[in-house]
Amino acid sequence: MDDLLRIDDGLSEEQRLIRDTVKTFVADRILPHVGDWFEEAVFPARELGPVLGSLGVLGMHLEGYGCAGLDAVSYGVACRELEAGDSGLRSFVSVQGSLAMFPIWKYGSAEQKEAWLPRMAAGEAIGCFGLTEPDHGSDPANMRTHAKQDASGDWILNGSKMWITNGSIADVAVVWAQTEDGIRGFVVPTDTPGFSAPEIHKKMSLRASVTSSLYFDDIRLPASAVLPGVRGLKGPLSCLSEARFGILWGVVGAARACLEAAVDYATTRVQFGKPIGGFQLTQEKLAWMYVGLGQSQLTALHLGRLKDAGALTPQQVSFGKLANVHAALDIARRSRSILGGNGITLEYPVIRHMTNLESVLTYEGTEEIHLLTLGRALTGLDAFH
Ligand code: TGC
Ligand code: FAD
Repeated sequence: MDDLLRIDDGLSEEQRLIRDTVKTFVADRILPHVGDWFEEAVFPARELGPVLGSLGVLGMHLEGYGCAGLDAVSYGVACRELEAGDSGLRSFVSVQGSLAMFPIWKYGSAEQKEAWLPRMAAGEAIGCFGLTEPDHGSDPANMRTHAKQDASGDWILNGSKMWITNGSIADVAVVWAQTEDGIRGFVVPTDTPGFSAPEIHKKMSLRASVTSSLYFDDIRLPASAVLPGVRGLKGPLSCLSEARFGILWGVVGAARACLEAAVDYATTRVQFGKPIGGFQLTQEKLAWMYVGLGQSQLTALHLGRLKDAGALTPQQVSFGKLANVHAALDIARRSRSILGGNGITLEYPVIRHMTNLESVLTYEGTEEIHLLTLGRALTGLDAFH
């Protein structure tokens, strides 16, 4: 589809190369299978992990330890192309790089970094991020999971987490827990006795992605398991800023895939003797989809440049996550209507993207949480509590 606004012309040669490489990977390795994975509710993480590692997209915006050390726009472009395949694929990459590797890279000890980051960058070890609990989703400050040091200095971890992407396939979990010193992060190998991670079934969204509960039953961890570099809620929230940045780029890819499917269908499907794309009502839908896509893409690029300049704020990330997920869902729903009955089958990508985006709307801060963040930024008044 023509890039009417010529937004990608603003990318560097290296960023365009990353775009084309990831796009080709998605076309060759993901799109032929992802409808079946979605239907069967599987994500072949062990097979794809090393391939994604060799593509350089795992922790690609981190420096050292086998990570690619690329700029934020490059990371965003990669997320966009991955999510044009499926939000579950981008989720895997977001969780690995921004939620599991990032806290170890930013707040971990030298031993934690050496032990985990090179294997995670290569896709040989899989990570997950445990913040949400059954009773504390939008309000993680009140989490119940807790860790206490005993006389030997070991940490004893108890509690549970819910809705954890990659949970039951992970080798390592970054778990956030209350301690006497406030919220701390723990690096928990998933083979530690007392750790269990049953998969959550019957999802109707993000089916090509593993989602699990985590249970910690008197897990004994060495004193060195805690992330030494951060205390308090800003630890997990700073990781969310990284991952939300990937999402605000990623959903542009899902939206683009939906618009492309709609244009293709509208120009070939004939009713009343002419292509349905020749009816004004269809063109109105397509034009609004195009406007939403272009605005989202501009927002993503602008925020990427701010991030590369070291000037991106959490409020700006909330703006992007809110605006771009909202636009992507609107585009997916309009596309689904243009495809008529075919819009509800997995023979086309649209219903898969549309239902995936319902999860994307909720995770990493619901739409309401980001609305309230912007409301607080505008008024100075806190409407969360
Ligand atoms: P609040 O008082 O606002 O902040 C507490 C402390 O944190 C600091 N802070 C940040 N620091 C770094 N980065 C950010 N983005 C930050 N946002 C806030 C803040 O400055 C403060 O620091 P300090 O030093 O003063 O203590 O906290 P609050 O309790 O009022 O909560 C604010 C709220 C509601 C916005 C926050 O709790 C929130 O974002 N809730 C939503 C929870 C959420 O997004 N969960 C996501 C779980 S992970 C996930 O969904 C993964 S999906 C993965 C996938 O498959 O892709
Ligand atoms: P709740 O917080 O109970 O919210 C329910 C509704 O109430 C929402 O509409 C919400 O916006 C609204 N609401 C809540 N508070 C307010 C308020 N103050 N004002 C107005 N409205 C409000 N979490 C992780 O930690 N790690 C992961 O890897 C992870 N992966 C996920 C994967 C999937 C597929 C899904 C669906 C979720 C995942 N999550 C993960 C959890 C996700 O972050 C939470 O679902 C999300 O933060 C919302 O929490 P909740 O589901 O408990 O909803």
